[in-house]
Amino acid sequence: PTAARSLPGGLIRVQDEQSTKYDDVQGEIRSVYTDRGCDVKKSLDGRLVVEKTEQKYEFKTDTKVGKVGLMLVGIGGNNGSTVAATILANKHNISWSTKLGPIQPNYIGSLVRASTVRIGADAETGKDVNVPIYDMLPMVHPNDLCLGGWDISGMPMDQAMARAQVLDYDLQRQVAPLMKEMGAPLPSIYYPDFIAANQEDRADNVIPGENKWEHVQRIRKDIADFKRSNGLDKVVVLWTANTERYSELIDGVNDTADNLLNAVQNSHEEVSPSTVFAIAAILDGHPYINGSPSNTFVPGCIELAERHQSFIAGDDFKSGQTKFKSVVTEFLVNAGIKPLSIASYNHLGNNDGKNLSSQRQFRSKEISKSSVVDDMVAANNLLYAPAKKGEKKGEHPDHLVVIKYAPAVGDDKRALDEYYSELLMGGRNTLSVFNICEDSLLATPLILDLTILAELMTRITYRPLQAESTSVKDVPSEKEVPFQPLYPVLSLLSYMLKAPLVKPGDDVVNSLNRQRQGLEAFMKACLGLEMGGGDLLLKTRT
Ligand code: NAI
Ligand code: DG6
Repeated sequence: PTAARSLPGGLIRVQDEQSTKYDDVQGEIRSVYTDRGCDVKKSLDGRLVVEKTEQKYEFKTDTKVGKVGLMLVGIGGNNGSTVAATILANKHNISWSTKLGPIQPNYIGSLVRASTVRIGADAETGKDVNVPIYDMLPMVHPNDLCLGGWDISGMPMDQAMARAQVLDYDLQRQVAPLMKEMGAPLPSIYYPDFIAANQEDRADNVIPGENKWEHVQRIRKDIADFKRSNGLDKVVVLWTANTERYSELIDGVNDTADNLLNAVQNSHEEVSPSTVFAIAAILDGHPYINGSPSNTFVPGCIELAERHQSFIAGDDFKSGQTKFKSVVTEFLVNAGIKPLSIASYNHLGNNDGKNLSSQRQFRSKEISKSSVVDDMVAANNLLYAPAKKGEKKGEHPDHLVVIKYAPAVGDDKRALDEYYSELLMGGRNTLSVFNICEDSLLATPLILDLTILAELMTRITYRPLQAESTSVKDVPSEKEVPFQPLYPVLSLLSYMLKAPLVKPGDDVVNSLNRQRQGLEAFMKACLGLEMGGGDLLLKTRT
C-alpha cells in the first residue's frame, strides 16, 4: 500500500469500464454516477405520492495536486501557532517527552488523515475493507502545505507559540528554532470596533490607513507575492482570527456584490476586516474559509463569490462540544425521545475566551452555537409541532448558551451540557456531560481538513448527463456539454463547521452523520462508486 500511494491516480482503482475511466497521462479520473432520489407531492386526498428520480452526472477529477499554500488570518493566535508547530513537528518527525512517555507527531482528530471509509468487502474473506479518507482521491499532505499569514500582533511565531500555552514544553523547545525561521506574521487589518476592546494591546502589527479598498488591494498583493515567492500552484486563505461582532445588514451597502464593492470603495463602517479579506481572496479566485462565527459572508459577498466562481466556506469551526451536541440531539430525537431543554455552559481562559467576554462578539458565537439542532428538531413533527402560519419557527427545545472567561484554565476549555428530555408517559430523562477540551488541539486538525478538502474541490468539475448515457465511454463531447466547477459555497465541508454556509435559500444540514455521509458519497461518486453494498446488513444463505 505504501508504494501504491505514490502511483498516479492514487491507491484505489475501480475496475468498471462503464462507471470509471482513468487517464494517468492526462492526470484525471472520470466517473459516471447516478443520483437516485424521490420527488414527493401531496395528492388531493392527502396521500404522499412519491416519484423516483434519477439524474446522471459525469465527474472529472484532476489528479495533479500541485504545490499548495495556506495563508491564515490570525496565524499568531492559539490555533494559528498550533497549526504551524504541528505541521513542522510532523514534517521533521520531532518526537517529545511528556510525563506519559514519548509522543510521536501525528494528525489525530483530522477526518482526512485519521479516519477511514468502507469501500467494500475483501474478495476472499468477505471482511470489510476500509481505507483512509486521504486515499479516496489524491489530496495534498498537510506536511507539504506552505504556511504563511497575517496577524495584528507582530510577535514572531516561536514566541506566539509560547504565548498560546497549548503544546508541551519539550515539543515547543524542539520546534522553536523552526518556528523562528517563519519570522513574524504579515501586518493585518484592524478596525477596532469589530473585535473586543480588550484586544487593543495586541494590535501592534497593523496595515496603516483607513481606506478599505486600499486594504483589499494590499491583501491581494500579499497573497500574490506569497504565491509567487514560494512557487505555489494554489493558495487557500482561512480566517482563524478573533471573532468579530456581526456587521449590520444594510440594503444598498452589503446586500449585493456591486453595493458591497461600492461600500468598500467608500470605506463604509459596516465592512469588517474579515469581509475585506474574503473579497480580496474572491477577486483572485483563492478559496476562502471562515473559521469564526462572524457574518463575513454578507449577501453581497456570497454574490461576489458566485460571480467570480470562487470557493467560500464557513462558518465557525465545529470542534468538541457542538459536534457532540449535534450527535446526542440527533440520537435522542431519532429515538423518539423529546429534548425539552439543552443548556450549555463553557468557561475557558485563552485569548478567544477573552475576546468572547465582550457582549457583541459573544453574540456572534451564541448565534452559531445555537443553530446546530434546528434541522433535527424540525424533521420530527411527531415530537415538535411545526411552525403555524405566520411563525418563523415551530416548537423547539429551550436552548441556552453561556460562555465565561476564566483565565486560569487557559486553552483547556470546560464545556458542560445538560439535556433534559421527555420520556414515555410523562417521564423525564437528564443527561449531563462534562467535557474538558483542548480547544486548539481540536481546531487544528479541522483547519487542515478544511484546507485539504477545499483544495480538492477546486480540482473537481462535473456535468449533468442525459439518462441515455450509460457509461463513461458513451458521453457527449465537452463542447456539447461542458464541465462546470462545483457551486462556490462549499457546503460539503459542513462536517467541520458549526453554522454551515449554504446556497441562499437551501436547507442547512447540521446532522453530523448526514454531513459525513454527504462527503463520503461525493468522494465515492468521483470514483464511480455508490453508497450501499453491504449497508443493508443482510446475511444471505449462499
Ligand atoms: P486567538 O485569540 O488565540 O487567535 C486569534 C488571533 O487573531 C490573535 O493572534 C489575534 O491577534 C489575531 N487577530 C485578530 N484580529 C485580526 C485581524 N483583523 N487580522 C489578523 N489577525 C487578527 O484565538 P483562537 O483560539 O486561535 O481562535 C481563533 C478563531 O477561531 C476565533 O474566532 C474562535 O472563535 C474560532 N474558533 C476556535 C475554536 C477552537 O476550538 N479553538 C473552535 C471554533 C472557532
Ligand atoms: C467558547 O465556547 C469558545 C469557542 O470559540 C469554542 O471553543 C469554539 O467555538 C468551539 O466550540 P465547540 O462547541 O465546537 O466545541
